[in-house]
Amino acid sequence: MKKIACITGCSGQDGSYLAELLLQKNYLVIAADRRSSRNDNWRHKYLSIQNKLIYEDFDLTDQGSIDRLFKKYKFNEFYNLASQSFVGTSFNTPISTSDISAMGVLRILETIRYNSPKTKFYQASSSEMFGKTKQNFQNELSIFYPRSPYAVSKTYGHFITQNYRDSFGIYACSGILFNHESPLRGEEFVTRKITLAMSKITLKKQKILELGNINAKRDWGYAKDYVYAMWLMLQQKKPEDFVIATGKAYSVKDFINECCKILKIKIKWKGKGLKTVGINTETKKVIIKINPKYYRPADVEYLRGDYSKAKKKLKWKVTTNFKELVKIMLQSDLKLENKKI
Ligand code: G4F
Repeated sequence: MKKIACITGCSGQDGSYLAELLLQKNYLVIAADRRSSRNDNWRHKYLSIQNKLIYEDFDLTDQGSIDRLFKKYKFNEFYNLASQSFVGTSFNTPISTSDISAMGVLRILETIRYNSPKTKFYQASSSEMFGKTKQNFQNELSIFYPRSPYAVSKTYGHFITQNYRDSFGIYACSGILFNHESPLRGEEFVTRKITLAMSKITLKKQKILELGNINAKRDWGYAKDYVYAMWLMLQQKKPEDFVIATGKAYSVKDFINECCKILKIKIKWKGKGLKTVGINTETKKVIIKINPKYYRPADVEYLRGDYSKAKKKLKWKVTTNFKELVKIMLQSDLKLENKKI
């Protein structure tokens, strides 16, 4: 008998890679998304999995749609990856962000509690919950100081998952995932925005890239590694929460510098704050500029994860380092842009 897994937010970066992994492991995979999020299913097409999934309309704000899904399938595993995942946007849509990313988790847990107590549940928690951290490394015991409606909602989702595990014996885990990127990352996130723009600049299709806070530091890993950790969490004897990270932190500026190195662009940085510019020393042209519209009302300046628990208990490993990640993303975007006329 095939195991049945549901992935909410299956059309996103993580959902797509996780679906690919579970299909390889011979699961029956139910892709549960809002119809509007499916777009043209470009990620599933990229991975050639679009004909191997069962698509179901689903909405985390609609209890009926959750109940309907659980009535139709007997899930062994349920991965809740659906979210309003763009931190910047959550400042403009705080109420719907909370309805989806906080209350949505509770809605699923309530259904599991009453209708499907054997289903194993994975909650996509986020390193954004650490927010204004004072610690050099953040782990499962670090204090949360969320800095956006997104992060506050994720913190609720995290605690309610723990609470349902403690109170009702549900196999429920949270993965506190630090930033994870890939060619399938949405273009609004900073890494993909950079690799796409730098590819276009190289191909002379774009002149300038405008960014916000380029001093922010993140612990960036490869999304494919991270979805494997999600699966591992649901294969343990008892449910626990885990930090998944690489243990290294780089700034947005470091990310740009690495792109330039790979593309053989010599970049020189001038000015401070809003006046910072990145100049191509060969052409003498400004290629990077700061635009305050990309600043956030409150930003997270520094995140770096300590994943020793996952290393020890899940035997999870980082397979792709920062430099390799930047290269994978750049190569994919160069190929993509080259194909376009
Ligand atoms: O790429 P970002 O938008 O990712 P952020 O905010 O760290 O959140 C991502 O990772 C979280 C895991 O920790 C997830 F939970 C979340 O869903 C999402 O996947 O921004 C990274 C940093 C920020 O400090 C931002 O202010 O880059 C800075 N930044 C500078 N210029 C920019 C830009 N971010 C974006 N998106 N666009 C810019 O132009």
